Amino acid sequence: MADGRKAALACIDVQEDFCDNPDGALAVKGACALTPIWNELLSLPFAVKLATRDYHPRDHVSFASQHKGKQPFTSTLKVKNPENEQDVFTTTLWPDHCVQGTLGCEYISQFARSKLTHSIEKGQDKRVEMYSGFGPPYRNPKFGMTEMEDVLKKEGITDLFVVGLAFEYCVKYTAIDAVACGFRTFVIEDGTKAVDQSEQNLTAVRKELQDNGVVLIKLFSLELEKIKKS
Ligand code: VGL
Ligand code: ZN
Repeated sequence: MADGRKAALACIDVQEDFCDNPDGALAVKGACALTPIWNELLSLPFAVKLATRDYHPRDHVSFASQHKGKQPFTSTLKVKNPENEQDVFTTTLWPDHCVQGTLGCEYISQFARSKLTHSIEKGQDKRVEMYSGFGPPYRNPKFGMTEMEDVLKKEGITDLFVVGLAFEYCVKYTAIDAVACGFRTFVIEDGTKAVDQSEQNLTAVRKELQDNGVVLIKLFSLELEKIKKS
């Protein structure tokens, strides 16, 4: 960009299991219909175009099927930092999803993955949940971080635009981590869908993002016009 800033696009978990046409294992309503939006964004001159993939082993801790008496979507579980049992993250349990080697783990078929410059896999460690593309939610100490921060910093990225699935999980945690890494961070709201699409949830998630320094924008925004002109 003219002002010396360098922008990246991050497409979070645009995978068949989150797709609602046909229904994936953890289908997010309206997710598949966003594919043209992601593809249009991928055609803009972002310096880095990356995607993340949820990439679980069959026996991942976030699967309700791994815990006797637990139900997907409603049960929660306290998951410890493997390096510090005081550092605990309470997480929702899910149906089995995005298992390595299955179709559900692949990018949504119409997604323009050939335009990606980088692809980052996450959630491989069966012991921990990992919503953010940067790494698991532990900070005391950090544990199991991905290459995402290094990739963006090596390319001199200053601004990160985030879209994908799901709004209140992987998109939210990625965007909040991006601010902590020092990136000016935008979530393009028309490029994401939530698991819980109630107005109450959306309002709470928007507030949490804003309280953490994330800027919410629309597809038609000054920030994206600047990218188009760069
Ligand atoms: C996600 C639930 C479980 C996400 C991943 O991509 O938002 N949600 N695993
Ligand atoms: Zn997952």
